[in-house]
Formats: sequence, C-alpha cells, structure tokens
Amino acid sequence: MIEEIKRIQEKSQDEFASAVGHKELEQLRTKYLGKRGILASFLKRIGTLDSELRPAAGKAVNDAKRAVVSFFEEAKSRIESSAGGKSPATFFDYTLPPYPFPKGFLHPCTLVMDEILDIFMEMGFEVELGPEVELEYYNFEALNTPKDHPARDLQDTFYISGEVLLRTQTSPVQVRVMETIDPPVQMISPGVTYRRDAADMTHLPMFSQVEGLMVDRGITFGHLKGFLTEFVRQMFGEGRRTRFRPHYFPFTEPSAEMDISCGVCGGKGCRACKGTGWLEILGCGMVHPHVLDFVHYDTEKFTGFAFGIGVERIAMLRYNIDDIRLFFENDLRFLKQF
Ligand code: 2NL
Repeated sequence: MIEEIKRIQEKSQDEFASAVGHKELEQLRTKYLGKRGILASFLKRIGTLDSELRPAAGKAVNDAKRAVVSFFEEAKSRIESSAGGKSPATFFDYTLPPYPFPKGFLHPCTLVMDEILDIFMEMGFEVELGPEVELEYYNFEALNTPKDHPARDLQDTFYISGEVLLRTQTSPVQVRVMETIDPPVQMISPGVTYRRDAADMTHLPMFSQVEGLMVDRGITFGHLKGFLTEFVRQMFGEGRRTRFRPHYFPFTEPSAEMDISCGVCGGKGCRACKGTGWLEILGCGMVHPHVLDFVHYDTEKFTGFAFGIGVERIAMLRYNIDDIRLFFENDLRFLKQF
C-alpha cells in the first residue's frame, strides 16, 4: 500500500502541474483531497491492515497529503498570477474588444489597386517600385518636360529643395528601370503621387496611380489598344464600349485618353457622364522618342507604349462614388461598405 500511495502522489504532482484554470484545479483538489477523494480512501483502508503495519501506512498517507496540498498551492498561485493575481470573479481585462471580435478589412482603393495589379500581372507585366521623393530629373526632365514647359504648371508639385520633389506620377520609376535594363521591358509601377492641387470632389493633393510601360521591337498603338481594352473588360465586365480620344502628354506621342461607355445610362447620356455617354478612365500613348533617348534606347529599333491609371478615379467609377474626399476622411460608415 505504501508503494501505491507513492505512485498516486507522483501522478497528482504531474496533474496539478499541468492544470489550466480554476475549474480544473478545483476538480483535482476534490479528486485527491476531498472527503471522498483518493487520500481519504487510503485512510479508510488503514483500518483493515494488521495493527503492526498501521503506523507506517498512516505516516505515508499524511506525508502524501502534505505533498499534494503543496502541489495544489503551487498550481493555484501559478494560475492566479496569469490572471493578474486576481481570482476570475474579480479579474476582467477591460482592454479586450467585446465579442463578436471586430475584424479588419481593406480600404476600397486598396481593393481596386490589387485588382488592377492582378489583371496586368496576369498579362505578363512585372511590378516595380521606386521613391516617392524624387529628383526633378526623373520626374520631369527625362520625361521630356523641361523647366520652361507649360505642362509643369499642370503638374505643379511640392518641392523638398531645388532639385528634389514629391513625384507627380510613377513614371520616374519606369525611367529608372529603363536605365538599368535593356528592352524588352514590360512593367507596371503602382504607388502614391502628389500634386499641388486644392482638394475638391475630383482632386486631392495625394493620390495613387498605376503606370504601365512596354518597350520592344515593333510595339504599336495596336498593342496599346489591345492590352487596355482587355484591362477594361476584366475591370468593368463585358459590354462596356471603349474609345481612344486624342490628347496631349509631353512624354507620349501620339497621346490619347481612354473612355468607357457610361455604366449608369449605358451611353445615352446622364448626370454621371455629364450627358456625353462616356467616362474618362486613363491617359496613354506611344512613348516619346526623346524619353527613349534619355535612357539610351535605340529609337531606330525600339518603340513602346505607356499609360497612367488613377486608382481613386477607377474606384469612384467602380463603386459609383461622386466625391474623392470620402476615401481619405476615414469615416467607418463609408469604408465598411466595400
Ligand atoms: C496621365 C496619364 C500617363 C504615361 C502616363 C509614361 C511613362 C513613361 C514614358 C511615357 Cl516612362 N509615358 N507614362 C503615359 C501617358 C499617360 O498618365 O493622366 N498623366 C498625367
């Protein structure tokens, strides 16, 4: 019987050591130390032993009881310290969020940005990133926009110093990539851009862009139309008509803006499309030979197309939002809808 008691004592030590929570601790206490517990049953059995065996057995049970009580005390202080030293009745962590626990979600512009990138990545474009604080050279000069060019007015930006500024588009990333690799180039550059614009329903001084560039032998305006038409089909669904309207950018020649048929009126003309039936979605064109010259590409061999997509603008068209400022006010009642 003494051997048996020793084994029980060892087993109880393991069980108390691995007990989690007050409930399990109380169950173990009852099991070993309770009135009808294991140690009590040993005490009862002592009466059935021969009288000369009783003292040793009694001592063994008492020793075991003392040991088990100490295992219990140890487990109790361990469990209480993990609850801030208080019993569960008084311990409550007020900093925990209430049930059901709120889950985070993505900003509508992030959702649209990811979708745009997925579409072009699947068509073979590599994603390239670059600095938001740029050199004037990469933002303007190398993009065929010299100091006295009138387009500098439209793209006025925030200057850090004379030659350092916040980029007005992500094209400088593309210039940097072309400086380091030879054609073929097939890339997109997503990111935040800045302009010195006052905030209104369609403008913000900070917005996001995805620019694309493809340079190789024999690239034509036909390739540009093909890729962008497929982009529109995947982004806005089948059945939207598209058109390319002549435009001017210093860095492309010829240049165009791409329109899609209005999703609200189907092209008949309404308030959303200002009666025209068309919505402008991006700017594009064939890369100006001067831009290729700046990165030492052979303009006899290589041509390319480029485009710039405003992410907030696409998100506004996708979700029928009429004021771009809603994206930056961070009102959860607005943001939770997407
Ligand atoms: C817009 C639309 C555009 C480009 C961006 C580009 C980039 C390189 C060379 C030539 Cl490296 N072009 N990007 C082309 C056409 C339009 O953005 O509304 N921008 C002001």
